[in-house]
Amino acid sequence: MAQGFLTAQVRGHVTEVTMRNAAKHNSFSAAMSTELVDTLREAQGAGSRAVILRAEPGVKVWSAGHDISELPDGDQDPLAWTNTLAAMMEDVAAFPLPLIAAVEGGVWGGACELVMAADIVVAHEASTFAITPAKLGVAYSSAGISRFLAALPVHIAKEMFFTAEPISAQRAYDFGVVNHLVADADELELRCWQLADVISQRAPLTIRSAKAEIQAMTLPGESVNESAQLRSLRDSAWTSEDYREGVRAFKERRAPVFGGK
Ligand code: YXS
Repeated sequence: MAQGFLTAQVRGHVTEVTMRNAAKHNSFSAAMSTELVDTLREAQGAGSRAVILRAEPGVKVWSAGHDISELPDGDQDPLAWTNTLAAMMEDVAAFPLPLIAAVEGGVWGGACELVMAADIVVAHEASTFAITPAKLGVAYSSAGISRFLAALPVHIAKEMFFTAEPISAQRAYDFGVVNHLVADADELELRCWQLADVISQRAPLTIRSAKAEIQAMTLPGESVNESAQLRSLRDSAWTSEDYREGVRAFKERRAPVFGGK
């Protein structure tokens, strides 16, 4: 059921989805995550052949990632917790149609994974991209990390994970994460629609098959996600004092102090 975090506009065989929760920097609550998945399914059901995902023009933040107020308390068993953004990412990654991310503004945390999982990225040259779990003490899922590695060179992925510092759109373009850099919001929209219109005139079944093949060849299967050793490392972060400190520090608008336990 739509809650109004997103709107969808259909033109021809293209659906343009706009994130409209700028007051919360389009951070992904459970409700907004569900709405995005539902909207993508509706686009497919309506016969669209490509989807554009964007924020409202002129925003400073494209998306601030996972809604931090919905992260679990640190004393909660992480196995009992359903990460709604991670669940959304599984559906986005399995989405069969070409997904074009139209990026303007800062892209943070889980939203950065969303951009990496898109098929084509067009970005305003002032956009930035940051992978932020090390600022919060969060352990990132294996499936999520594999999506970063499918898009980024490994040393860049490590630098981004370890520093949590944003990189510029130009750097992201240089690494091949961004397909096209644009100078303003009008050009962003125009370039995305041009791409989507061309794609929607090509053979849909060919594109669907190519996308599935590329996903299968660039993303690892279940075995990595199920590794007991990796799961134990993730659990030790989720149950740490550092994780509680990271979330507390965000809420108190201060820098976290991490002790490594
Ligand atoms: O105080 P109000 O009610 O107006 O709300 C503020 C912020 O609290 C809220 N907001 C968020 N709420 C929940 N989750 C968020 N991720 C989030 N980000 C922001 O939006 C209102 C405006 O934010 P404010 O005042 O901080 O804006 P600003 O312009 O001074 O700063 C913009 C940002 C993006 C630099 C700043 O909001 C920020 O650092 N946000 C968090 C970015 C981040 O670390 N995202 C990662 C989220 S966690 C996640 O995605 C994964 C779990 S992980 O980190 O592992 O990848």
